[in-house]
Amino acid sequence: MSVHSKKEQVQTLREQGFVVVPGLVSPERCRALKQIAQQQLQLAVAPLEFEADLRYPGAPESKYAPGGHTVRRLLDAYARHPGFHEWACAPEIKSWMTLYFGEQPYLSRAHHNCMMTKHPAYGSLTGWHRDMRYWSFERDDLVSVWLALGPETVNNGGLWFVPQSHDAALTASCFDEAKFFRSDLPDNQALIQTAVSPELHMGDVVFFHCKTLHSAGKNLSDEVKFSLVFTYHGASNAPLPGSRSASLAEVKL
Ligand SMILES: O=C(O)CCC(=O)C(=O)O
Repeated sequence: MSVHSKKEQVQTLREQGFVVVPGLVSPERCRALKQIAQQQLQLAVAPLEFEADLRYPGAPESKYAPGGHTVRRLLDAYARHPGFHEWACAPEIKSWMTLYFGEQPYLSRAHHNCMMTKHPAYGSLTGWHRDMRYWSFERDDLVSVWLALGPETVNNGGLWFVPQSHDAALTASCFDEAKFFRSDLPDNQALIQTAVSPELHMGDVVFFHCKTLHSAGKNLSDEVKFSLVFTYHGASNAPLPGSRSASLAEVKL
């Protein structure tokens, strides 16, 4: 289903917990962003997150194991390159977020704020989770923007979402110690079975809520998958003082 106006997109996000906006970013801009990322990946420009840091399923055991230096994320994308922060603060993002939050939007530099670089070998899968599990704000109301810089499918580790899960009352017992949604529980399995994996093309954007359950598989293709991801909140929903969410200055759009 294609969702035309911003108002309809915001409405779909409110109802489903995510919305795909096809072709929001031009192929030229996407190619330029991907080229920056490829260069920075090749030069291993810090700060980086390695697969071996997280050790999700499929990741190398340690930095010294084969594939130990596989980069999962180029961190602090906002500060890495003007091309990245121009997209993060683009007028179309500002107007979208203003419509959604109904107030001045802010970019959080503490969360996402990265270029995901999912590698074919040693790129791990990410279990079911809600992003807000480690985030600390006055309210659980933040929206992330995932820009695909190339095709994203089940085969190369594209995202899966459980529609309407942002509204589901899920108790702590639904999650494990690391706050992953437990796929061994029958009630959880019933929800997971309703998940969808929208196929993305270069320039497509997914807006998703911080309470939407999502996961992603391994990259079974032979190319690195690049996705640029930023997170936003409204002015009245401040990060809690002293928390990791408050560790980096917010950016007013
Ligand atoms: O690409 C992935 O493996 C999942 C990314 C994700 O779910 C996240 O960063 O919250």
